[in-house]
Amino acid sequence: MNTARSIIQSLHISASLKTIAEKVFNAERISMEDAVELYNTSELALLGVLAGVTKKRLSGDYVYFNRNFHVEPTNICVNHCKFCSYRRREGQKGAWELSIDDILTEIEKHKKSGATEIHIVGGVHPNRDVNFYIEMVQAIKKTAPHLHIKAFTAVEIDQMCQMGNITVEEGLQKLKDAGLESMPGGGAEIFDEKLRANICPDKTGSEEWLRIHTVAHKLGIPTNATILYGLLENYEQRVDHLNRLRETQEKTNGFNAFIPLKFKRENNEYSRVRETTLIEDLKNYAVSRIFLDNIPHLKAYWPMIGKQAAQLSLEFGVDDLDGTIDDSTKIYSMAGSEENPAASSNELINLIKELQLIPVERDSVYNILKLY
Ligand code: V47
Ligand code: SF4
Repeated sequence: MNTARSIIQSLHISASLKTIAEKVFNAERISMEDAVELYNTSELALLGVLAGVTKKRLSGDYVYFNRNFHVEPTNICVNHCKFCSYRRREGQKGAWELSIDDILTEIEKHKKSGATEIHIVGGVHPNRDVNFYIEMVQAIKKTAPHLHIKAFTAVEIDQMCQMGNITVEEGLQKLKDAGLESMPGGGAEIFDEKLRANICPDKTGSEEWLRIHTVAHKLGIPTNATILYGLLENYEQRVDHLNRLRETQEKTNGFNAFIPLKFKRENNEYSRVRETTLIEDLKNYAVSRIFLDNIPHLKAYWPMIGKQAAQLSLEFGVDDLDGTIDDSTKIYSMAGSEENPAASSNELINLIKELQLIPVERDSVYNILKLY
């Protein structure tokens, strides 16, 4: 670390970048202005080194993965997010809705895969309230008690509780009693109210998204957080998003991982927007890692960015690779990512080992199951 530090001090970079670098080496928190400055620099190697310092402090040489599969109960949705390639109206071609029995059949298919987690996210169905989802969670737990149930974005929770005429507090407690163990980080999109109103006008608002996660954390339900980036936002808006997460985490300490989601443009209303470059993606991982010093893990979702970019992201602060077994999510394939993405755990292990890092198979709450 001392060598890296002295190399950075000898670089021809601005004094303010050197000051930010010193803060990172000293494990001091960087400010919002610092984060904007890091986004604005083209010194990608510097960002990699600094993100590596924070990553190493939080998880050493470990890179985590877990064995999970996704179930998407429906793509019928009452909302109209303009970036969504997946949503359909009831009765429209391409719409699906799985019954609880269909979901149990789906689980049966994955029985021999070694999966320890089921990840459930879907559209906000107009006729399914919280009671339907409580029944779903109970049925899954009964059929597959060994699976950790990570389910429902804050947006789904918000709207299913409204439909069931109960508060989020009551709904989450009932879901937890039924077997819900953690929540994914979707639906965060971008917190900036003006931009959010433009890209996903009828979605749960930013403050409510954060409140629902706060309630979950208080009830002992850990969650993840995401950002949808590369869709019309500027760096200040990205940093505002990161800052609201950092402030919430200071109060609750319930976020396990942060997952930047790169905007994919096929088959949605923003097909004219150019997707971010790999350089921008790496920069975004790095600044997120450095800024969010209180969220323990930074996850790359490889079905969205590809395996090679995911491997490279490990040099920019990422310590968790998601998506192992026959990844069954359609959210990204319908927006232009690789279809039917799959990776064997051996493939992920080799990607990690090539960088002299240590692959760690984890459970859903980051307990170590096996070191490779
Ligand atoms: O909330 C939808 C995003 C999210 C597009 O918590 C898009 O472990 C890019 O949250 N381009 C759902 N993104 C997926 C999600 C997730 C994924 C993997 C792991 C975890 C976790 C959570 O997908 C949505 C939205 O932000 N999304 N459409 C699109 N065109
Ligand atoms: Fe519905 Fe989610 Fe698509 Fe928005 S992103 S329209 S909430 S399925």
